[in-house]
Amino acid sequence: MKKNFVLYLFAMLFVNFASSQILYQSDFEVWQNNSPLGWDGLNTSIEQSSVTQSSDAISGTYSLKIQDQFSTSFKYLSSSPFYMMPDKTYEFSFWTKGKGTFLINIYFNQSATMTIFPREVFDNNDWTEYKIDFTSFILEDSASIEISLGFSNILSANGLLIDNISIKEKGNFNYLDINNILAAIFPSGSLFNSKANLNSVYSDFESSAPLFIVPKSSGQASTIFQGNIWVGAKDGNDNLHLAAETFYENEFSFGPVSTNCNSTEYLEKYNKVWKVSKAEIQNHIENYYIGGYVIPQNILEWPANGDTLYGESQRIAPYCDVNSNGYYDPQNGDYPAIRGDQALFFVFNDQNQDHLSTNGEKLGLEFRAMAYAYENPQDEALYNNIFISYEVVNKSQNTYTDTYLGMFTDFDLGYGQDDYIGYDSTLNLAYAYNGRDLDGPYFSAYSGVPPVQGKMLLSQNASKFIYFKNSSDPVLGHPSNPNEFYNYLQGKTRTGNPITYGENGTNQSNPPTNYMYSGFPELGTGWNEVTLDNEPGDRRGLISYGPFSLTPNEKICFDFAYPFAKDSNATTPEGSLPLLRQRAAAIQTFYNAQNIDCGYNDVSIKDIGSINQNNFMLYPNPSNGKFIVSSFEFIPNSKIEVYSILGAKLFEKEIKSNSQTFELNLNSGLYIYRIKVNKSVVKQDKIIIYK
Ligand SMILES: [Ca+2]
Ligand SMILES: [Ca+2]
Ligand SMILES: [Ca+2]
Ligand SMILES: [Ca+2]
Repeated sequence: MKKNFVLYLFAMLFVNFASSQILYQSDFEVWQNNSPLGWDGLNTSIEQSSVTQSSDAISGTYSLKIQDQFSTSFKYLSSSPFYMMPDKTYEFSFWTKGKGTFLINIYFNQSATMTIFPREVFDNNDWTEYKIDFTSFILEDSASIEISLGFSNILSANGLLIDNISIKEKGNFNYLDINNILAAIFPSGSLFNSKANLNSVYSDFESSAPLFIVPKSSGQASTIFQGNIWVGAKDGNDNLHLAAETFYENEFSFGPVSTNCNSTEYLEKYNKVWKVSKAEIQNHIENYYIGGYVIPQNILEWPANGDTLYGESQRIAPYCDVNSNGYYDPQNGDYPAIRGDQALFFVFNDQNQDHLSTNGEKLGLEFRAMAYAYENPQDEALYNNIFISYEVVNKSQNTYTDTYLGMFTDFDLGYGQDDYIGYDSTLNLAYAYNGRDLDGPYFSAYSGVPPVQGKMLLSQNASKFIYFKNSSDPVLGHPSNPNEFYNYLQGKTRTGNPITYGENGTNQSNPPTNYMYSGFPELGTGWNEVTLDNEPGDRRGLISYGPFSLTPNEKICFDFAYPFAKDSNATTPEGSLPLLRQRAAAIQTFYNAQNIDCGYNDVSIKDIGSINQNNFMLYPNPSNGKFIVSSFEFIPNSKIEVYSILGAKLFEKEIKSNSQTFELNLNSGLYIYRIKVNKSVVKQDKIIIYK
């Protein structure tokens, strides 16, 4: 048996290499000693006599037949262990026929259990296929897992048949983990929820795994269940276009707007979130030309350039075109232009799939997004925060007006059914705090005095903030058509009335307001949930900005931050709010000091008439700090700028002759210089200072 087990694993590895899409497959074709090969996992509890071979199969000759499990409690048949990588979404599929109750668990490293297919009563006369998406939320490099099939209530002599189990890699998520927060991002733009694309039929609160874990060291306590973009706008004929995701990935899909979006090539390139660190980039810049240096995969495959043949934008992910040839070639020194010490890049759009959640008409928008974080543990505000930046491009032919863009966030502060929500309009900050003194009970509840979590808009003053209920409430419940989503984006009730100040925000005899729950619960002043003594519960909120217009190819940028706070002196759930407000203010100051333009510094090279990079020479290089910029003849309106490798401008001087000496008072190291004529970059390259 031991020998067979080794052979089996080898065969699995072979499958894995032959098709990178399939992680695991079991067809119940090979049986030994009346047991299916590959099903001798430690978590097996079912009697051997119940496990039989059937020649009624959907694939091959045989299937698995479970019989004589009359009990209502589950007995399990577990697979031999195999390895699963983290950061990936998988599609689990199987075929079944017959009657019985069934579930699927996964055991990680023989201890942690995750129910990926909650109990279901089957009654299928014919072979029926079931599919479910799940995410490996393992945080090690890989984990040994066992699939465990659970059976109960199998009363019929025909038993319950199972065949052709397979696990396919569906998409890659990735996560920030450089500071106190572990936050997952999905290729289609869905934020934080590891099971965002779960079919609603199987959604199971206990087994879903939000991945906004903070403090990271807690390993499981999370403050946000999910976040997603909402956007609505009117076209020239006053028709509403709308894309808004809440929990299911039915509106946005990964990749840029493209006519090639159904090809394997597109899928392989874009079903991904690219993760790079400042340290990796620095190392790349210093070593790319050295033999033996291997370019990290995410730098190599950085989606810098789209395929214009398919209508994709030429520039997608920001990069430094160090050799000024107009395209991304990292083997020649180009590198991703990121913010922060660690960044995730993702690109998604609302064009490539129909909007199945809202039934809204498509807008044709492309979202180029970067989530990033700073390591610096000395700076408590940055250490307990992540940023997400969006560049939104109108790839349609429509000119949109009355456009609103919102960020939907379902805060679940530990246990998600006992929370409160609020808003600080001076900081553009929405926040969640616990509605009861203690959080939970729940496996990932916070112990002690619960912390607080914020979400803030950095780049604009938010126009509206609303909270709406997880219910069918006709005024403030979950929206069910494009107009209702658009009403929420405009800070109105589901029915289109203004939100009003006080009570639950809907009493039309009160004055209209832009921001719900804008008071100070920690002081007991203004409109807030503590003073109202609301019943704690599930809280979700939408910050929105608008109205604005968007012409074809126009872009607009939005930057968000997600500060977290737990004040060790706090004695109440709202007691950490002053610290959160303080951190939010510090983050806004930090952000403002970056002077971030919309998008990223576009370092593409533009020809200025006949002037191009060949007109200028810089030497010596490497230099001791003193160098000469020369040109054949003097070129007016030209200047030189020197940047750190991460894009901070360190030096700027006008070029006033055709051979001018400059002196840089900088430490030894590698820098980037740019020569600009009439504000356009005509040359960009490295300069090495060696003292
Ligand atoms: Ca079979
Ligand atoms: Ca290049
Ligand atoms: Ca809670
Ligand atoms: Ca919630």
